[in-house]
Amino acid sequence: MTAGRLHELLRVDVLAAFDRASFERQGYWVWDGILTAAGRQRWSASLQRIQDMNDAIVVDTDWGAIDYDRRGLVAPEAEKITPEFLAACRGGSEQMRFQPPGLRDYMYHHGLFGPGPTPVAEGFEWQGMMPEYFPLAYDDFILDIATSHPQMMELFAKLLGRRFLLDHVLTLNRTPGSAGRRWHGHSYRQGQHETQNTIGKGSTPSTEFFRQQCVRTLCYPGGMSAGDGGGELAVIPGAHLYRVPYLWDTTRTEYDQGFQAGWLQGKIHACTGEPLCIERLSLRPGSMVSFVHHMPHHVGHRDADAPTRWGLLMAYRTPDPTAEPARWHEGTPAHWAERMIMADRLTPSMNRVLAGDNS
Ligand SMILES: O=C(O)CCC(=O)C(=O)O
Ligand SMILES: [Fe+2]
Repeated sequence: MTAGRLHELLRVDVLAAFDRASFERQGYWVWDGILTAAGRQRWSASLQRIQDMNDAIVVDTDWGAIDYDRRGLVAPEAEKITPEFLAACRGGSEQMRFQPPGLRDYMYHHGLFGPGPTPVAEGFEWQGMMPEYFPLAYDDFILDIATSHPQMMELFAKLLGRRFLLDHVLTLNRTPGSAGRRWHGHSYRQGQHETQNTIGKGSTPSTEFFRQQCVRTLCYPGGMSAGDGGGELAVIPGAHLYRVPYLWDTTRTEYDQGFQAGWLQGKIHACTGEPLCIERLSLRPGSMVSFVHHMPHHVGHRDADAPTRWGLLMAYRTPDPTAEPARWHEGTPAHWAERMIMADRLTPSMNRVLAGDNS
């Protein structure tokens, strides 16, 4: 695997410029233009390839032939698996509206394999789950950057410390006309350590940086901004110091106005005392942004005539000292990891980010 590695993936000056104190104070860090020209090219090609594979599986599979009942799943609705409907589920991430509830989780945790009909991958190997949700299993470049590449491991270590686990890595390719995502945050693991409810009314900020944390890093090889077709990410510097997993497990409907009149109203930055305010990011091609993942964030609409906005989400977290001992943690699709071991492909570096918190 390291044979095909692109060693000069990141610009060393941009990697070295990381300022831990600023990241802890603001809750986010922009890696401005961090990809080298070759890095941008490889990253774009892999995102395109994963999207093509995902699209092909969607339309080539006879979704009606799969035995859902035997797996304790509900079948997709008949009108959602017609060729016309499936054709409209291509071209970007979060488009697979044909999936019945539970199918995505089932594939991730167990893998959808025979006996009996399974999804069809022509010319490449079906990995039991869709490429969009676990691109590492389908693309060696993404596998490398997500588990092993020294420059990427250095980047994640700057954010999270020496030991970090892969929480989830998925594509976020925003299609023309994508509605983005309304204001929300995320919890650490399944929320068992959160002390605030999902609204966090009346909570006070604390500068004590919580040890158990998850950090999302988004890489945009083609850049991202409101002026460049939309689908731009907005964050709130300092809002992570409230540690409120805002609406993480409920419906999110708030645009800026509603959010400003609600949760944001009266909230101040714990370090400066200044009112918190929304920061809409604008990133040039080859940039990444990392942010503490319980900081509320928002993704704007993408213009109907804009091209796809390419993106890879890489979420990593610190290990949880209270987690039950386990071979793999919950972000690792165990069926895939076991196959990697059988094929003698699971390296110590991969194991480090995939093994259980207290394995
Ligand atoms: O699509 C994006 O750019 C970011 C999506 C998001 O909300 C997230 O990463 O949690
Ligand atoms: Fe999010």
